[in-house]
Amino acid sequence: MRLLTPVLIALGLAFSAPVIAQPGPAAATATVTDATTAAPVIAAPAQLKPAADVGQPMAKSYTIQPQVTKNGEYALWMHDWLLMPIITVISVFVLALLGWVSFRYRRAANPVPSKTTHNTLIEVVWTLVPVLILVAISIPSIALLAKQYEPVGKDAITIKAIGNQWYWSYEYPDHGGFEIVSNMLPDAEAKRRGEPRLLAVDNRVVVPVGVPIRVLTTSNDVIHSFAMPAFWTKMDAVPGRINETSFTVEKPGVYYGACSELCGARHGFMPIAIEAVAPAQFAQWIASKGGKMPGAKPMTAAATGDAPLGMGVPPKVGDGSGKPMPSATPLTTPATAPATK
Ligand SMILES: [Cu+2]
Repeated sequence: MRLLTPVLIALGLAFSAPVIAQPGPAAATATVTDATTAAPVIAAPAQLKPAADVGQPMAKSYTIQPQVTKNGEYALWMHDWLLMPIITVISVFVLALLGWVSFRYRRAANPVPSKTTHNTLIEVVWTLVPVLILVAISIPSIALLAKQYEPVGKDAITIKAIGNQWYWSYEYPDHGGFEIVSNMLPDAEAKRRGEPRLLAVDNRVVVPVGVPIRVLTTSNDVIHSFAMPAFWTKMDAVPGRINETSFTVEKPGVYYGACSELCGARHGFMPIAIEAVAPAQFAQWIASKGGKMPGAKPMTAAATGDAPLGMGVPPKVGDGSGKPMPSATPLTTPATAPATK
């Protein structure tokens, strides 16, 4: 028996290894199939087309992406109108001073150098001025920090973002707890859909415009980071811990981000795509995923006919054949495995 135990452990490991090595595609297929088969057939709203000038990197752009949240707008204002002017003035001033000293006090022009070692006025100035500059920067900076960590109100919607090697999955605990799995689209497919390569995903996170969103981040394996440049949002996703961040999107659209913590071989291939839509479309999307709006009865096939969704427009329903309507196709396509090359 003493000899048998290690042999049994080794055998066990050998059989479990392939399963551990392939969590992505297996998890992806299982979840999406569950969500689509268990759910009543309600068409998802048509996917929004991404705009070239917002929510993604732009050609020839050298600054921060346009911001679509209040915090982002404030931060961008601070960058454009406070930090950049100050650092420009300092850089130009120091360069000019350096040029002037090198030229005016070169050996040929100034053969007998000054032996001055102290000058009280200059020393007071070069101590006080930097202190005043730092104080001027710190006031809006600390205000921004406080805004970023302000807890969201009770009307916030919670979304749980879970990092996996190497894709994201999302849970909607306020809407029935369904899960979506989001894998990067292969280049050709992204191109076909008119979306940016390395950023487009098969299943986008959908959020309503103008409603505070609380994002809880965590991870199933290693540390990832949930980052969305256009929202001024970045939060580490740590295994065994739940971190919280929040944002309120002010403009409908498609916004792209990516994992921002080195997390392994395919770290660069686990993008995040968030689609911000009107509340009524959000309700329709929730119903198409088999979820329910808070306070609403669970959506059943019988109830979807005339019943409004609590937030307006009744949903489009299937033609009775049980097949999804054509517009439902993009969002209900089963998740694909990350492209391997
Ligand atoms: Cu990652």
